[in-house]
Amino acid sequence: LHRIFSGIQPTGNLTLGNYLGAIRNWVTLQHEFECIYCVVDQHALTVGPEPSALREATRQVAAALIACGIDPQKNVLFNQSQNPDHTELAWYFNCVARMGWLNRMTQFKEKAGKNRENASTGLFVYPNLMAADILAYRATHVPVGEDQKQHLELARDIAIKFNNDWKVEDFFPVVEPQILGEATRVMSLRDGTAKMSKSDPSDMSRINLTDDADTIAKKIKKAKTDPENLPTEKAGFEGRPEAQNLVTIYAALTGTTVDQALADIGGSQFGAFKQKLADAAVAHLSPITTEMNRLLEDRAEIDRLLVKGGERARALSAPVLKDVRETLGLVTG
Ligand code: AQP
Repeated sequence: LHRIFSGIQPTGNLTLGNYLGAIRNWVTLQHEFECIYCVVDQHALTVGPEPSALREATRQVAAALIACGIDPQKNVLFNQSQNPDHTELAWYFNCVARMGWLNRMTQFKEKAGKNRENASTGLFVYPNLMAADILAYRATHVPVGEDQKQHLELARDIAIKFNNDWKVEDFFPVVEPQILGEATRVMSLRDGTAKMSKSDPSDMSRINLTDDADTIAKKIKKAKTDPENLPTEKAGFEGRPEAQNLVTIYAALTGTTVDQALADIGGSQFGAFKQKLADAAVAHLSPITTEMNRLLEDRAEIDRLLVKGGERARALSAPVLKDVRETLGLVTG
């Protein structure tokens, strides 16, 4: 049986990358599987947000998820801190994961930057908490963008080592990443070699789910390109990451493949193509933005939904944590 878990950090406005790489797939999966979707506010603490900004971003992300079509009744939707089982299990995983494993994590290297001595230890052990988020529910499948693949491999290693070290075969499932869709790695609008990211200092580098139609059109118009026309086939993207990124976004938004999109728009000038891309982005995102703004008029209702979701989440993880404590030899009375 599939049980799906996935999370998203309230570190700012959600981007088109979060949407195409993750959220859109969450919406599809909810019709077939039991899904647990989490706004991972404790992960966001690794980069030290202002309390008021964190609170606001948590509500915004919850509203965005619902506006994108995640049903909070059908799925378990909550913010991470409402279920302390995640952080408890993360501590046990701190004692399972090896320094060497975490030292290899590219996201830590990127986010810590040059001054690694000054990065929080939370940022370093972030992948252990992520493994705990998933395994507290014995989730089997995790829909994510390409950038999270390495963290999921670490979650698999933790599950395998835990099962081996305590001789509890199949105690934790070996999780499967689900990297789905055409746009599994959406790149920055300013640099086709950098990931589109909600914490990029330049707002022009991304499309936010809160951007209005004019802003979306302006950002796409100003997106970096090169002097050539669009290629007519995929091979023509060689050395042209910006062209590849924009066409990939276009294909994902119009529900087609990159090959099919190129059959349609290949050879066009960027100016004409950008207009089409902006129209597609606005058509897709503006109903989401409108619904999100409507939901945000009643923040108390969002909080109520998250609290309810937290209760349901705790009910699912409690038996797992009980088993874990017994397995580890902790006296629980
Ligand atoms: N550019 C992207 N393309 C495809 N998928 C992406 N995701 C993020 N960026 C892209 C996917 O969105 C989900 C939630 O991501 P996250 O909030 O856990 O953090 P992240 O991966 O670190 O994303 P950001 O937007 O870059 O956030 P910050 O700037 O805070 O680090 C994940 O499934 C991710 O793969």
